[in-house]
Amino acid sequence: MSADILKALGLDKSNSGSYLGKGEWSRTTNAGVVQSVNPATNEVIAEVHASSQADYDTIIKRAQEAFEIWRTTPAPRRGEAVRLCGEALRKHKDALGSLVALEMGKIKPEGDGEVQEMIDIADFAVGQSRMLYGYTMHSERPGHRMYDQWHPLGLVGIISAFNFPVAVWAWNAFLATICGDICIWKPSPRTPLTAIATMKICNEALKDAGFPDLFFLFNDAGTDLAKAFVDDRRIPLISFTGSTKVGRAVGERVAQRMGRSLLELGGNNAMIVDDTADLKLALPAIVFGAVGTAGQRCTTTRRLFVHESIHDDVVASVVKAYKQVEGKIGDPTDAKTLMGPLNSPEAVKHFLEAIEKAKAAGGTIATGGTAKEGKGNFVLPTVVTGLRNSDEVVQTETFAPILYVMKFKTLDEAIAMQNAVPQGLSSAIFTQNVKAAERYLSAVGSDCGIANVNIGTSGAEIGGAFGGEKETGGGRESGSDAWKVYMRRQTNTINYSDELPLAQGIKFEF
Ligand code: UN1
Repeated sequence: MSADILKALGLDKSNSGSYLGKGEWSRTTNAGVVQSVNPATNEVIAEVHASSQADYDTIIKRAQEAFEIWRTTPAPRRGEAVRLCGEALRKHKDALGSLVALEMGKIKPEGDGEVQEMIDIADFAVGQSRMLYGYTMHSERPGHRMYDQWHPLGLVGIISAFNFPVAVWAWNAFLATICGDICIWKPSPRTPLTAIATMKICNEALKDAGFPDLFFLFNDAGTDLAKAFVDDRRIPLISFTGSTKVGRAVGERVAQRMGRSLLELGGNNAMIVDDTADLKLALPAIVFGAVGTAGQRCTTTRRLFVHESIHDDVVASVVKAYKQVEGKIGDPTDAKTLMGPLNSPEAVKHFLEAIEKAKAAGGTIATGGTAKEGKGNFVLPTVVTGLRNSDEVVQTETFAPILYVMKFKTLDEAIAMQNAVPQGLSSAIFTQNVKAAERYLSAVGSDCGIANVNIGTSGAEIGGAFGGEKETGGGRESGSDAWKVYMRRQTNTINYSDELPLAQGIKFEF
């Protein structure tokens, strides 16, 4: 099975390292290895050679050379490069989706869905390549014109996480590419194969079209190269997706050198279900949001606030649905599976620790709460009731399918609890009360980067800006005007008059 997937994507010893540009893969064999492990069995799928300092230096040098060409290439022509990548991804969607399922552990439709998000952002970026608009402002001085324009930024570093091993790269890389930047990718050490496969697909699609090298890749066996990457002044933007702990360090280091960082960190996403909610909509949204990707999305629903009048009924319905999911936990590449494994044995450990903390704090395990016996990192989807929002375990993002259900009396109380966590990524309310919905979306409502009505917390479309506030890091990727972070803004004023009116009306006598 795994051999077939690797074969379909052309992965073999000839491309098991860094991508150095010019069609060349590194030959380094003495910088350690990064293992790709199947989370459903904990068997090694393949080993990838980590990159040396020399590989990294080659990448930076070639990326700088490529930028010289790319920054003067017209943006619509840059869009053509991304269009070719999107076409190639369409052709390889099935195989790459399977590799995502195999290596990351999400189920096959989610793996395919992730590749679809890459295709969607490619389409979006192609259109955006003709719309890198700046404003024209009216100057306060006669005979002057003032406007702003957007120039390419330079090299963009992308550090992605295991849970969306390919889509997050595409959200960044395809926008950065139409903006005139050159991307260097350091993928999660847990998903090196999907990164190599993506690199291969995209670079082969670009090979004969006469473009410079647009995408580079390196792997790090430890953290030394990654740290050098974050500190590298030749890289004006580092886009980092991952934990708040690591993201904070990345943000501080990049700020130290006055670079720009785009941070997509943890979420602790809540859903509010009020007493008018249409439960036909709310229940599948809860289950999808909390159990989807085995609770390993940044946007996973982790807290559920239910109006006290319907709390017990909602919990009973959710538990019933979870029991059905329990029977369909297994190999993520099998079409019948609804929930795959966690990505690593450490994740199972964190899941079990959180369950112990929840119990110690007085929580009741309504369903789940244990790991499955046998090979692989399987756990049961879990519902915990009876905790307070202020309990430490509820305040913490545990990357696993644990849902904390709590009661509320008034909407303001529910909104206050929802917002009373360090993170601020995604949020949702289920209500049929227009006043409640509008209040939730108003300035006194949800404090998150994403706030939805009658739609769950996960499954954000690429067309909107994706990201969140507070400890989620403040970055925005993907749709809306997120492209601006990959460019530098310049304000230009042109005087076409015969006078030189000085600012503040100052006059120099000569
Ligand atoms: C993430 O978990 O890092 O909204 C991103 C969603 C996906 C993106 C999740 N479109 O669930």
